[in-house]
Amino acid sequence: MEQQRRKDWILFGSLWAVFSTVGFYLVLGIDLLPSQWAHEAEVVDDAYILLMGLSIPIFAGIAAVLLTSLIRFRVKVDGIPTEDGPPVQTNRNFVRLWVAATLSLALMITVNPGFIGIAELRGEPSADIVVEVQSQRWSWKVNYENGAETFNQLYLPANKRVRFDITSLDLVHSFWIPAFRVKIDAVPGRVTHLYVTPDRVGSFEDDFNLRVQCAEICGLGHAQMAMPVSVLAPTDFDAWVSDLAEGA
Ligand SMILES: [Cu+2]
Repeated sequence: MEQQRRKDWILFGSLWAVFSTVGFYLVLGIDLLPSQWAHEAEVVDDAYILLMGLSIPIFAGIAAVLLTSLIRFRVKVDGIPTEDGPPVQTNRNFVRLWVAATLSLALMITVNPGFIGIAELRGEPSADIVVEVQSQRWSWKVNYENGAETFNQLYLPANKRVRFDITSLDLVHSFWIPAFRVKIDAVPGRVTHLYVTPDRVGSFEDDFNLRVQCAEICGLGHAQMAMPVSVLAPTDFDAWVSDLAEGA
């Protein structure tokens, strides 16, 4: 009995170690996430890594208990069960430990990345520049503060906090920039706001994740409803946007 119990623990422990190692390798060892082009991307990716890091050992533990039970309690006589196993008594100490551990983990992640992460992403409702975006099947129109306008192309200054005022002329679209890890719905009759601080100069040619992609299926052209994003040095952006306004 004692020896069987030790064997069970060894089996469970080995499975747990293997599953956890595979899980950590899949999340941390492989470069899963696209490059970060904005401050917000770091906040979102850190939250993802933290949540995955906390859940892998728990998920691995549950899977290991399942597999240990499948192996340990399988029936060997022609596949037909011969008798019921002994009744299982509640292990009160284990229940207390499990509830306390999972409850404190849940509270921890509610605070961080929950409240702290959201505060870091949204922050103060202040912005260095405001950019208006109008969506329509299946294109994007962009208006800058000085009256300049672009169609299916978005230009932004680096290291400035941008507020997007987003709306839609027809139905619900979704304004998503994978390289920045930000997304919000574009809703007809309503203006939604999104804040982002791009933190390096680059364009769609450097990374195809630097684009605005519609992320709410909206018909035939939905997949092509994308516009390249160019992040310019602030002085280049100012020159570009004033040239464009004069030309208009
Ligand atoms: Cu769409």
